[in-house]
Amino acid sequence: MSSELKCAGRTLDLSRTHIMGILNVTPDSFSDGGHLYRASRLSVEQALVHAAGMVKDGATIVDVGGESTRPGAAPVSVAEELDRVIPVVERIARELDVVISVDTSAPDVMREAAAAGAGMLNDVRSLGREGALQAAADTGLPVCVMHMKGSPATMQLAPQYDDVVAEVYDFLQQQTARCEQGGIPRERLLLDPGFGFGKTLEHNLMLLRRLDEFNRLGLPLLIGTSRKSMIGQALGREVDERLAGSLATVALAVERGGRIIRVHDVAATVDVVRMTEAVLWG
Ligand code: 9MG
Repeated sequence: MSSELKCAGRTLDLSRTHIMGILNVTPDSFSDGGHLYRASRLSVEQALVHAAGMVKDGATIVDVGGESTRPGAAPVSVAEELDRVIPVVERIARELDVVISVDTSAPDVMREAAAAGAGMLNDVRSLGREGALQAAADTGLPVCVMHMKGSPATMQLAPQYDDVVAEVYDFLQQQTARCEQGGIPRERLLLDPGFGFGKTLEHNLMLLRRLDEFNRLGLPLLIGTSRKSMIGQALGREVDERLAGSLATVALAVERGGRIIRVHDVAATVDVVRMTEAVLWG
């Protein structure tokens, strides 16, 4: 596996774990726990302040997303997504020393985000939309491809697998081949089993328990469990009570090979990651 990821003008050293701070620029997202959003749209200034705080806390990547992927979230037009995301990307690129990832499935957003200063693309639909593979390849940026069963609208309707690890593994292997054939070399790929995307609690726990098996794919793993319903279901906690549970999954993910950890709570996660690395690697 390449130990470096070239993200536009910045390089991430993947011999250590990186924290990706979540920056949702959606009015309907649960993911900020209600602290960031009040009105219909987050201002660029507020987004910058939030991103700056995460960078100060130790995030080396911020993931800017303009479309909520939680079940039942309202669909967003490409124009609206561009309107939410691009000014924020431009502003962060001007003001902060951080890799900007853009969480999008829309080819136009991928292209414009790259032009605005993004250093990475994160597509929960694994470049499945028409034109997305070509757009991602054309940007020259690293791309995270993620497993999801179904779509955000349907994914939690009784998802079933014979062997969730095998199915997710095969999917990610196929997507890797598809991306390489489509012009994205391996050195630019990250893989994500997609915790919470078309999985029951048992599926999510199994994926985390056996996460190390995905290292055989030979690509860096990106992991996102922060505040997700798998924590709520396992512990009986509301979304704003899931920090301790989230941190437990982070320690386990790092131990099993996660290299980029996507989280809301950057400062606490940095401590858990550094402590886990100290135990594992000295
Ligand atoms: C956008 N988004 C929400 N959850 C995610 C996860 O687990 N992984 C990735 N790559 N993106 C996510």
